[in-house]
Amino acid sequence: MLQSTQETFDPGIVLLPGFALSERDALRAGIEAVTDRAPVRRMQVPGGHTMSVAMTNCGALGWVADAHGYRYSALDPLSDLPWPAMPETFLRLARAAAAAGGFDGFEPDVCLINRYEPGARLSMHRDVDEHDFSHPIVSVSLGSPARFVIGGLARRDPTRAVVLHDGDVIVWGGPARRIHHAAGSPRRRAGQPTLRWNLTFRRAGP
Ligand code: MD6
Ligand code: FE
Repeated sequence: MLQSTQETFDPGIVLLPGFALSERDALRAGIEAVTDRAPVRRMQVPGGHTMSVAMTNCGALGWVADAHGYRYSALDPLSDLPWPAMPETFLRLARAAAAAGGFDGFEPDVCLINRYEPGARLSMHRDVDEHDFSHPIVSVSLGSPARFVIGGLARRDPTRAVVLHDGDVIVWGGPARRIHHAAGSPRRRAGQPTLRWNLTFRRAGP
């Protein structure tokens, strides 16, 4: 794993451009192995809408949404089986990226896998379903680039947009752990399918 540069936006938000590039093939193989057993699915959210992003998980816990709310579950609601284990490449990358971003000792128990087809996007939200916000989040972008909007702790704080490319990793935590953020639709690249994957590693349990 190579890491040439890093850029700190706000205290607690570090962009590691291309950090995951050298692991791209192994990450794709990991995604394939996980989705063979726990396919991506578009979850329903409270209020009745269906998310445009298709999701699945690996690890001891997985993030799920349904008509009743958002939570972490040890079982995949589609199969009632435990989520697939986190592939070793995923774990190694998440630990290394967290350390590079200034968060030593990160041990994720969740990898939420997001699949963005053309038009899919994730509206402004905060990641607040975890047990302990002292743990950072490591977010890996694969495939088509997409705009990523970074806001503040309050919904109406000013926002800023960055474009996340194939292999880019964002690590955030500390004072930025509960900021608002959103992910835009994947952008077309010449000669390549329009498809973006995002892996977000969290520690959700105690
Ligand atoms: C995405 N990511 O990049 C969606 N959340 O497609 C997130 O929602 C996210 O990238 C928390 C921390 C980092 C993230
Ligand atoms: Fe998020």
